[in-house]
Amino acid sequence: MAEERAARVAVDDNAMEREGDAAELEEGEIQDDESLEESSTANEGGLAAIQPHPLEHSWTFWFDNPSAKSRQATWGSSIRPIYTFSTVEDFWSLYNNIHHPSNLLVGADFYCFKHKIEPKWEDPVCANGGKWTISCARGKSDTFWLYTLLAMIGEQFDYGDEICGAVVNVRGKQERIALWTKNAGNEASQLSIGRQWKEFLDYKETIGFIFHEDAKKSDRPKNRYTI
Ligand code: MGP
Repeated sequence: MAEERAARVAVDDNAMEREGDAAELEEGEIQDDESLEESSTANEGGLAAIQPHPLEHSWTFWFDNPSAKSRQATWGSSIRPIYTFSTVEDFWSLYNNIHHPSNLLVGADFYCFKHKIEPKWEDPVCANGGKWTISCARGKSDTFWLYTLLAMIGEQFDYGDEICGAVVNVRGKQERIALWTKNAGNEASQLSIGRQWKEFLDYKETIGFIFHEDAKKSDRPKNRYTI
């Protein structure tokens, strides 16, 4: 089920299949454009028959604008929820109409978290969690960011329930993406998530996992796990 959903997420926003045809597809198979056209022409109901494809979870995009951030009195007070989506189609309409990391201003932070989880250590779901982080040169994280979003919302992680969300930080010399998880102390699930994330992104560098608890106490927290 998760694989089928992931495959559907990976199709572009025009690739919406009729429910009847979906039943005939093998698991993970994607209907090609030609048969899609034929099936929609043959379908008397036309667009009316196309149903949105629900995601397992609803997700919220959040944004922290660098100028608002520089004026904030307490950390996090300028982070704003932008939009919540819960279908494949909604995700693509949003994704195709928002700036990708390479087009965001230096200092910006863009988040995608499960609905109702705030992207803060203080959120009760995040409180005992931590994060894996990758980094790349300025302007180079767009594909990593898209693949991270697809893996999360398409439920491609074996320990998907452990995931809170992801954030991309746009900085002067580099862009960083962090994947936030719930139970930092659960080593097996964190290692599985980190390994799978690297595989999905084909990311070859070593990555580290930091506990939020450590980040609260120190400006330079040590990695608890590395892979
Ligand atoms: P950070 O997440 O280590 O790096 O946070 P950032 O924001 O990418 O740093 P930059 O230098 O690249 O801009 C840096 C600091 O922000 C932390 O030491 C905290 O003081 C504060 N901070 C970050 N987060 C994620 C939180 C949070 O969730 N809650 C609170 N209260 N402070 C936070």
